Amino acid sequence: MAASNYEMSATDKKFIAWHMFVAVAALSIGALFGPLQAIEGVVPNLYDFLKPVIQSYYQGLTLHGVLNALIWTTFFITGFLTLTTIHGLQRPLKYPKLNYVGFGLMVAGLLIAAVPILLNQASVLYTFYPPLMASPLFYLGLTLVVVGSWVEGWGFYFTYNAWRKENPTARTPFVTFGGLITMVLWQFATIGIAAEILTQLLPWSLGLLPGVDPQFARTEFWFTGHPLVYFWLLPAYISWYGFLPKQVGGKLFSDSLARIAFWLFLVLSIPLGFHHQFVDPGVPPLWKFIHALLTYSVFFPSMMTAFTVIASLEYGARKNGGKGMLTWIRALPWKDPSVAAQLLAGILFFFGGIGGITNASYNINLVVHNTAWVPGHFHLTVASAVTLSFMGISYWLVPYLTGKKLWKPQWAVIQAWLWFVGMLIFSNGMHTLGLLGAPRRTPLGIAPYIPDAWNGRLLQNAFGGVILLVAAYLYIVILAVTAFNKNGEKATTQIPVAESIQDPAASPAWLDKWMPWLIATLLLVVIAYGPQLVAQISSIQLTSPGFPYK
Ligand code: HAS
Ligand code: CU
Repeated sequence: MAASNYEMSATDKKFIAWHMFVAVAALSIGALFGPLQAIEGVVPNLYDFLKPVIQSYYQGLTLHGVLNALIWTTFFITGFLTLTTIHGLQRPLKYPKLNYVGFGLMVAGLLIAAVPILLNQASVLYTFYPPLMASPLFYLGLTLVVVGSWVEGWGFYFTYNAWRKENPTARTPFVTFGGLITMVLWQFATIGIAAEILTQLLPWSLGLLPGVDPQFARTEFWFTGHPLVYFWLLPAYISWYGFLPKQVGGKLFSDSLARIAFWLFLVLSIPLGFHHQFVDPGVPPLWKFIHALLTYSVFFPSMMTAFTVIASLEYGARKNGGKGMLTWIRALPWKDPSVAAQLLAGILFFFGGIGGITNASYNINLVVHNTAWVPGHFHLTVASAVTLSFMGISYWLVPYLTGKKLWKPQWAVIQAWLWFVGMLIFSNGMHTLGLLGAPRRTPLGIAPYIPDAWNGRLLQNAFGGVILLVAAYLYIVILAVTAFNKNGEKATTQIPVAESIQDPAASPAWLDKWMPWLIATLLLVVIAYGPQLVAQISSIQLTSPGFPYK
């Protein structure tokens, strides 16, 4: 379906733009703390200079993780999914007020959680593992952000149902289809942290429970924490499959393959959480083994994506005169910042994906777990595949929403390359440090035990981190000037919806049916988690007191 002609109302555009505004505002603060972590390794006692504004390394790291990994992503994604719903279905939201309420709850939650974080009363990092204890406001705020995003999701479902009633046999347009699966995945996955916060952390921090069970809390956390990474990734995939082929002058190689990949993500994303708990004594080895196997299976939809997206890119490049086995890559429109950013994001993701499989291998995980390797891995995934793709998407989305031409597109191309190069340097440093045994989440700048072998790598991290900060701020400045410059040139940006080489109507009808996939998802979760949930709940011991971080 060529949906490109539909013009969204000014109110809808503004609503999406508000999501972007909060997302980028969060990034602008969160990104400041990235290089601080990186520089901390070579400038001892760096955090002493930041007092009284920032009390400690852990407060800085919490700000960095919460604002970047949780807030920048969730706000960008809910805004982007609003667009894929409205534009794909070519109709406004069915109950816009419901979505406004959802967004309002998210903003309220962010503000409520921000207070204790800024006051150093929630320096518990973005995973908020107990027995580290935060102020109740932190848990309450995070809960509201999640609930708000659910409410926005319900708004998408109502809109989809209204469309479905009028179009009973049509295939759901791909971008909407992908967006809905992303939201369903998120709502299913977040049951874990909702249960963790509401039954343990919040009452415990309010003094209503004497203690918590850290083992069970971690299990609940990773029930959400793993699929969370696909909630981040799938919007980038929607863009790679649904928009990028059009941007490079080509078509989506296979609509059916793309849809199968999305269903596989829904079914396979949740029952893998124990690959984050390989070292947890309370999880029996059999369940670690089952989750490791399932982790290998979720590798496949990403490999399918690599194949389908690169085939779509090659199709476009050859149409533009690209030749040769690999030299067609040069015929891609690298001068378009949106394209360049997403291609570079994809290239970094190859390395991130390889690292993921390494992590998932039990015996190797014992070497890399809790070392700097792990942040090395997730900076190639959430901070590259996802964040650099979102930056690329913004380069057409912000002109579309504001009606203004992108300010200095050639700078935006440089921005994407800076991010790419900065990340190569930084993530290489982190991975290597991890292999040399450097722990993650540790202020190495003040550690007395640094071997000489780490020093060069710490310097490398600091160097990469500074390049990343420059790239992040270049992105923010380009967007801000584009959006707020009163004299900006008018733009007539269209949303670049890609057609499929294969007629979507020819893709099998079972790929557009929800029930079998929802049942499969539920069943697999029950099989992979059920027995352990029963075992851990029946032996629960709410005995661990809290350790408020000061
Ligand atoms: Fe991971 C830890 C395993 C993917 C994020 N991961 C983390 C943490 C985060 C994270 C945040 O098994 C740390 C959590 C914490 O704080 O403790 N991860 C995997 C595996 C995959 C994987 C198997 N991770 C991700 C993604 C993330 C993410 C995606 C965020 C968005 N991860 C783990 C494990 C741990 C872990 C263990 C625990 C470690 C520990 O011990 O603590 C796979 O899904 C990866 C599959 C990916 C691929 C790559 C396909 C390549 C593509 C690129 C196409 C190229 C294009 C460009 C389009 C197979 C699709 C072409 C360009 C041209 C020019 C032609
Ligand atoms: Cu995971």
